[in-house]
Amino acid sequence: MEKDTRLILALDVLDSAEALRISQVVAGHVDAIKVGYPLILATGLGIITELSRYAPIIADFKVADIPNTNRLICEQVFKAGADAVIVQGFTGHDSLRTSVEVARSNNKDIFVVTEMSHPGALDFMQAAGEAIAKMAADEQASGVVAPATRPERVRDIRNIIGSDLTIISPGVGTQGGSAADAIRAGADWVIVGRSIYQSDDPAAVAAKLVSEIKEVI
Ligand code: FNU
Repeated sequence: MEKDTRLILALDVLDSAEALRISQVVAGHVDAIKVGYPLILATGLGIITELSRYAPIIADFKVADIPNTNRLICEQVFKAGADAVIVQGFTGHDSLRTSVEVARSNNKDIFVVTEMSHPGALDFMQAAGEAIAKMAADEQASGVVAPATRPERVRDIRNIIGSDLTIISPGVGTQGGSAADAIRAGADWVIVGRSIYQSDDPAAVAAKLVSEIKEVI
């Protein structure tokens, strides 16, 4: 995934024609498109192949299973054409290690969720976020997912992982986070969904986010 606009589209729409239309108009403004359960369950895994003509695809399945099941899932997702898979970190080092092995043998990436962006992440996840970030670095994942809603946590997590791993950061716009703040705190990319795909002019919103990001780098 090339670091150019530093914007990733989260495409949580439920219709394949709409997904393709939005991807086409936004493609020039994003470095990747993130798809997850909503779109894949509604349209099928084949949508990954269709969308991959517009941008690299990150499959946000937040995989959270035993090592063997993580392996089976990641193999299927990479086979479908995804460039990266998002996995949970709380399942521990063996599950993560297996996912990273599958990614490496396919020349693909794994991103590990550290602490999520919604308020409920404070209930359980935040306490483990830093240890998960350290594990992601130890297991040589490509990067981590850290919350744009809490830029100070992005900064803490950046200090733990150093410069070898990348940070992709959701929570900008509808969830209240700012793209500029997340990038300033150390995120490599911000992930934006509803603010773009629910807008009347998705390309214009994406372009505005990119210029906001460019101002702080
Ligand atoms: P938007 N997402 C998130 N927070 O929001 N993968 C996390 O901590 C995380 C995620 C995803 O709010 C969320 O599922 F690990 O409409 C959605 O697809 O901009 C996207 O990021 C945010 O979408």
